Amino acid sequence: MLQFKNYILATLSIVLSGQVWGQATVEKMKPLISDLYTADPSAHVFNGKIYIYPSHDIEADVPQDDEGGHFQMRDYHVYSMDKIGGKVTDHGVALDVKDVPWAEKQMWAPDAAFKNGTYFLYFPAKDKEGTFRIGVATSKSPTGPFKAEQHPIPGSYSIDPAVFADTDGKTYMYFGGIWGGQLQRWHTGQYDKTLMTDLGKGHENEPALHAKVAVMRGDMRSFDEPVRDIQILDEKGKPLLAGDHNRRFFEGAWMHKYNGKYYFSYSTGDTHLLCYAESASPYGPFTYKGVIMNPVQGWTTHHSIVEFKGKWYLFYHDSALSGKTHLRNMKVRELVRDGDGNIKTITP
Ligand code: FUB
Repeated sequence: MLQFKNYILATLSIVLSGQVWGQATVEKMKPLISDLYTADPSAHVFNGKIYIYPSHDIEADVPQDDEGGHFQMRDYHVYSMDKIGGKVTDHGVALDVKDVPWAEKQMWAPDAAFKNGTYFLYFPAKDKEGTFRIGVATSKSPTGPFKAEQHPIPGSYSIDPAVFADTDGKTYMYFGGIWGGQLQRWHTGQYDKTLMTDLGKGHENEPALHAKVAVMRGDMRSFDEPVRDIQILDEKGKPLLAGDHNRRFFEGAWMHKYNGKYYFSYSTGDTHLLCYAESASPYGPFTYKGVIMNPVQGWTTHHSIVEFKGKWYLFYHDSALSGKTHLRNMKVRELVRDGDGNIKTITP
């Protein structure tokens, strides 16, 4: 009920404020595939081809709750495309939870990277204690199969890893997600199981919880520094507040670089928006810029942004095929900017 109320409030506030309506592009897109349910698509271009690393949604008959108990994914498939709008090839199971020594369940949104002849698949999963950690698995092929490391990345926690290779050769991992993604449980530096959704009632005027970032070591299997906060500031330079549900970070981080600037994008979760913020540094602080995409059908929204043959694309998901929150389907559409690099809002 609370989720539905937030959805209506977010949609109304967008329409009434005229914040994005005038400039929005509206289009009905087809799912990229329809024989499996897929979500959280992380797209990359390797060797001139597009590879997509999504979650593989399944029906597990677990009731929906605020902790995402209904997302019980067990494996990953990798997909490839020679061109946008072309055939989408399913390369089969790339990694199964039974082959990850430390993980028990809930293989949520993954990402991938390539370095020195090796492909890396990064994925969150719950360990045997029910705590989300981020794991890594490797392959000589972008499509896997991937072999998981014995342990999760030391110092990793929460969900939604997004790995960004900068032009200077450094690689960063952005991660985190509140509510079911458990980021709020690490707020004090100690793991606190009692923090269920975000900072909770009475904390609305405090700075919002931050997404996290760390630069990766050369081996791509560990962090090379203590995890840092990603600060998002408003137009006056003040940190976004925990009660600012239409703009604050919830989950689904992504980083891309355009014309020398760093664009940090993310989902606002309970208000179902994809937003972005801009900075001169991959560490931020970032300044909030606007909405990339208005709410899709379904509760979650999770995206990636990639350049292919001179155009930029937004990969995302909705629940159009199933009508169910936990059985999603991935889609793609072009991302359009104005002359200053501002992203035009899409209304799906
Ligand atoms: O797919 C499970 C979770 O739902 C992801 O990790 C979140 O980003 C949301 O899409």
